[in-house]
Amino acid sequence: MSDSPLIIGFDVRPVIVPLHPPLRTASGVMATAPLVLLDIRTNGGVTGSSYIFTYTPVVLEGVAQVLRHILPLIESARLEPRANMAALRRKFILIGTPGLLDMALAAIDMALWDAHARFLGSPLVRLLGGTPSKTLAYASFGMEPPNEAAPLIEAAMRAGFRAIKIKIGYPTLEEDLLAIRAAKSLLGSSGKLMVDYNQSLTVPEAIRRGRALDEEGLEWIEEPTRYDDFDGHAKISAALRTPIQLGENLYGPREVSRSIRQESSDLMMLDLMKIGGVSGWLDAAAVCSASAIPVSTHFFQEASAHLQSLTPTAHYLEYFGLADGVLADPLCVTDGYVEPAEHPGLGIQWNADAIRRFAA
Ligand code: SMN
Ligand code: MG
Repeated sequence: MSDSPLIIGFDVRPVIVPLHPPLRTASGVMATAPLVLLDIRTNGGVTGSSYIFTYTPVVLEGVAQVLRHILPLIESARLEPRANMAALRRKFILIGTPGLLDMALAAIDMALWDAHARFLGSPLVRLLGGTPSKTLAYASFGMEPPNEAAPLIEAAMRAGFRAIKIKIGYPTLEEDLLAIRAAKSLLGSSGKLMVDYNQSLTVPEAIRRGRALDEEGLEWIEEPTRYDDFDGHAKISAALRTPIQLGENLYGPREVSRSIRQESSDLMMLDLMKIGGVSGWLDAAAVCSASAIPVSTHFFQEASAHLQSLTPTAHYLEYFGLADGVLADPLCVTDGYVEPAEHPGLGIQWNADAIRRFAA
């Protein structure tokens, strides 16, 4: 007889959190962070919490509605995250899940694991047999004009960051190089700089610009072309010396495995939502480990800090406080590193007043 509690209810709350400054990328500007907050209640005295990011308010209510229709499928089930998710995913084999459905399923996966860890009184990393450890973090910025980037980068360095990511993909290579060199001048010789094209270049243009960027000593060049152009990224990776980074838009471990088989990139960046939550991350991290691919995170820093402590090829953690506006105790950085929170669960504690204020 299992002593796991039963799933007895849930709350789905869409919010729109302001972003200061708005996040400019070469493929669009994000002025706000549309999030769906999920709480799954159990009869074991614990509630599991998670959030997902819908990128645009246009699909926020739609994703919330998808969640509200899926969750009753696990109501009254025993809280057993892997089994709950396997049963749920079997219901969507015919439709296929990449996209909004996978995003909703990941929210459920993360909330179930949070409830499971809370019920057993354990931080997620310890529940999974690991030890909380430090992950090197980088502060993630947008396409800030050099005069606006400087104070942001200087503040990040005062906060202890020794690695910074900026977004590029300006109309000309010269403008890209200006932004890179301005950031490098602030970082100094010991700082690390990553750049992110957010899928904005054609393959030939990415190779042309990348050959110039190869002289800049960058930590990586991220998503130079369309995220799902595995062959195109493989051509770019083969042509350049600077490591190519991608993965934030790969749905599930299978797409990660395909990308690695096609040698699309030197590095892999797992997005907890798109990869399939905690369950998806564990499977994808094992695939990356088997191929000795360094793994970095994308958003969802609270739970990602736990999972990087378990990931054999852990590389960096992206620090971008997407949900800080609705969290009671945002993840903190110490001397450029982050560690998972020690309280039970994934590290999600809501700020109830803020949630009311930002309710969509
Ligand atoms: C990114 C993508 C979408 C919105 C904001 C930021 C970026 C990242 O690709 O790597 O964080
Ligand atoms: Mg990116």
